[in-house]
Amino acid sequence: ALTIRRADYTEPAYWIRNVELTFDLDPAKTIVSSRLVIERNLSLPPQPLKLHGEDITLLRVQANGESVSFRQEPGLLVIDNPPGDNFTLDIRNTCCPDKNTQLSGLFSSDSGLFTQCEAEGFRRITYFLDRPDVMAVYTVLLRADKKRYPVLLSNGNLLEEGELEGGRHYAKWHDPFRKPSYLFAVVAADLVAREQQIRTRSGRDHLLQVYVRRGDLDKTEHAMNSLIASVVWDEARFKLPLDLERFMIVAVGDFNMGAMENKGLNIFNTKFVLASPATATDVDFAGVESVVGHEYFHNWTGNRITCRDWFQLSLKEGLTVFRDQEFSMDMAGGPSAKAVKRIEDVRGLRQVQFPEDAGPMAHPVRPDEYQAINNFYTATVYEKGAEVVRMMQTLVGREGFERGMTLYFQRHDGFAVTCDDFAQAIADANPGSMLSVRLDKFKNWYAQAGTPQLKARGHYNAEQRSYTLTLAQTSQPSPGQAHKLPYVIPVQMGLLGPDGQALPVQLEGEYPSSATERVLVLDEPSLSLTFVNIDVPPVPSLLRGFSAPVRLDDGLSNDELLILLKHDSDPFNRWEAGQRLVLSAMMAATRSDAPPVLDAAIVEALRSVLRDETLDAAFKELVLTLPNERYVAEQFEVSDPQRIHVVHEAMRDQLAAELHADWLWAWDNHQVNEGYRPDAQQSGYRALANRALAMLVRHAVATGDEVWQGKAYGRFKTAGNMTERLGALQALVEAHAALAEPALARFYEMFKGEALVIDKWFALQAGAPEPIGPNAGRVFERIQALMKHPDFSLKNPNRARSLIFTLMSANPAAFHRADAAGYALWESLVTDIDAANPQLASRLARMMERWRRLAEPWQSAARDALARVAAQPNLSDDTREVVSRALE
Ligand code: DPP
Ligand code: ZN
Repeated sequence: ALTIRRADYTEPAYWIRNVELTFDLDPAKTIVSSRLVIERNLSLPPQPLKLHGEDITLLRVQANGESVSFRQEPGLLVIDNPPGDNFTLDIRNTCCPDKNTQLSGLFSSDSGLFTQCEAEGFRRITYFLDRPDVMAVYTVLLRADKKRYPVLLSNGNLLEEGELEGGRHYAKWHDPFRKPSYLFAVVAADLVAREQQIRTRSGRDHLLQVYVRRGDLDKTEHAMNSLIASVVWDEARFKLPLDLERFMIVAVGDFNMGAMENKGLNIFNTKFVLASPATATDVDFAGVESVVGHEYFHNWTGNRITCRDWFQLSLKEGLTVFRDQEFSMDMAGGPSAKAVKRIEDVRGLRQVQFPEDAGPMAHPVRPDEYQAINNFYTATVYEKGAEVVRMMQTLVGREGFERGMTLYFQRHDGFAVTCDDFAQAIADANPGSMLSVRLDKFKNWYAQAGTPQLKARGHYNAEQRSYTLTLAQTSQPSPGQAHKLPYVIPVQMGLLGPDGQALPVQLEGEYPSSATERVLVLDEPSLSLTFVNIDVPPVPSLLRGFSAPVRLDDGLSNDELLILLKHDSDPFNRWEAGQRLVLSAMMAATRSDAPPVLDAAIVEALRSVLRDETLDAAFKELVLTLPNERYVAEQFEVSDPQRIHVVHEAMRDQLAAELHADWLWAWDNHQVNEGYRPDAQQSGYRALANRALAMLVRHAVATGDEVWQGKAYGRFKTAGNMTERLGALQALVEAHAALAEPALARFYEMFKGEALVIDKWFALQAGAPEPIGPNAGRVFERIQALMKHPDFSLKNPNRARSLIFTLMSANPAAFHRADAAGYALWESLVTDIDAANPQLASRLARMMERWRRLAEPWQSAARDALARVAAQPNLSDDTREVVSRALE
């Protein structure tokens, strides 16, 4: 496959200013007629016009209404001699939605026809300059069978609609905003809408609509509320108003991504629209809010200002993830709820992005090259990109960042720009800030792959009453980048005394102040700073709130971590201290043959967090959750997934046994006895109660006690919402309780018509821990059996993800089998899925990219499976790029 390089960017040889599209929609054969108003780019020498096209059939081409000579190359329609610098081009072609199993372009799903154009799907609809720097105004005429497709939607405003002969009807849409082709969308389907009129601050009226299948209308209230909240928030926080008369969200059950921000017509995976208390968990509700926010925020960061080329993807994605994270934090409420959201985001970053950044797919936030752009919709571009934006905010302050955003829109609204343009605007709005003074160095965050290490060592001088802190940064080589330049690293920090009191953070030469927290900025390989007026040897609390995406080595002892866990005023670092204590115990136990145990001091510290009346339930649940097995594995150069599983299970058993009375207390005291609300407080209660129930059932199974198994089953049967019902079911399944089987059967019967709930049913079974001992392997066998279940299908991405991806990404002990059956399954599934849906297949292919970090026998078996896939001649570019990089 061809490698595309960022350094090779040139402007397009032609601009397309205006697009008129007519669709004669039919699932078997849709006819697309397109009239393009084209202008030659006069800053480049004259050259042929080359339009992209993929899996479509050309019927006719005319220029200025007359025939014109053209030729077709693979993936291109070439017109060597266009008639002048300004002309119109008329093209007619067909495409076949029913055969479009890739779900890119125009495809069929059971409720109708839908499009997905990012990144390069528009060329699968018609011939075009399918690149984000070509922006045009679109008018779209849709014609389709009225009975089958009563709803006809495209971007912008509805101009007219009406009846046609033969039971067909039409709708004409016009989008006044110039946009790149990747934001184009069409829907023709049998749907109904929840509608809401809103008036925004400026006094303008807008129509908000959420379109779903007929039976799903009762699951749209939360999405609508989230959309309204997003509109209000963006206007309040960034002064960015809704610029459209009509804003539509459409849900579709077959979708590769979470959702897509098409101008005025967002298309969503049903998973991120549909939510009712009976069918969705608190986590699902939060997911809907965050994705609705994310796509809505793209309207400014992505659509009004878009990317010049796909290397700049983080320009819109990193920034928009940052915005949706801030939105969710503000929606969560007080400082403690905000901290919980921050911990969850950082946990995700470290579980997914850090390994990516240390593996064969490592790439900078702004990549330098790719083969398949779809492979670069990554945790690095999204989540690390969001951290880069967050660091900018930390360096210039919240108000400074808002000023920077304002300048960014003043300069670039309506254009396709680069990450440099964004960073420059934030810096220019804040002259004299560390961002502005060190901008070039700061931008190494965009240019270099890999997670930097931050080493910190302190020295206390009792005589001088001073404390010297030395910070040093180092970076490992990554593919294509042998040597790294230093970064600008904001280190939010404080100092604690041995009793947990906050100490002053006054540096030598500064006036005394009462501040107990500040941001240090490391912009050189190393830096030493001396704090004065320190009366006791302090414990440093560094990188509060995870102020930079680095790996911290602060050399703290367990006793010091226990002080942070008990007393740190920063909830993030409090949680972090607990995780580090447990993680190092898990790692030590993994290395040893002795029975795994957590020290009494750690168990006691966890107990006091659990019992602490001043802490929020959601926070306690996070502290009491052990790092997952995949995260533990990542901490080793070479890991043994089966041993890690034994350690993880043993330590969970230990916490279930030794904190038994505390789990009973937690269960009794965290019942929600009021109407369901998916807010931070109630979901925190439910999360902790579910955790407690899981521990109580685990202990009950270990001790042969029937009571708690029965209680869990009772809860499962009578629960008033999905969070509690699924929590009880999960407690039974994860403990391998006898009642798990009847509960699973009953759950299936209750929800067999609800696709998203049946996804949960598959995922729960795929994620169950393998039993330790003679029954090991049962979970994997069950997953194999579930693949033959009549409801299982590889064609629906959500369903495939629920069973297969859960096994391969979230259940290492079931997947990494000594007999390599997990890898054989991976090999056959990657092959099968790749033939139909390369985007989905290459995501699955990535499940093996960390094979070098496996001990034997897994490592050799994994490499062999990868090599067999790589040897297949017909792989897609997407999957080939992943497996060949993995083997490099
Ligand atoms: N739909 C994806 C997202 O919103 C890609 N733009 O991130
Ligand atoms: Zn996005």
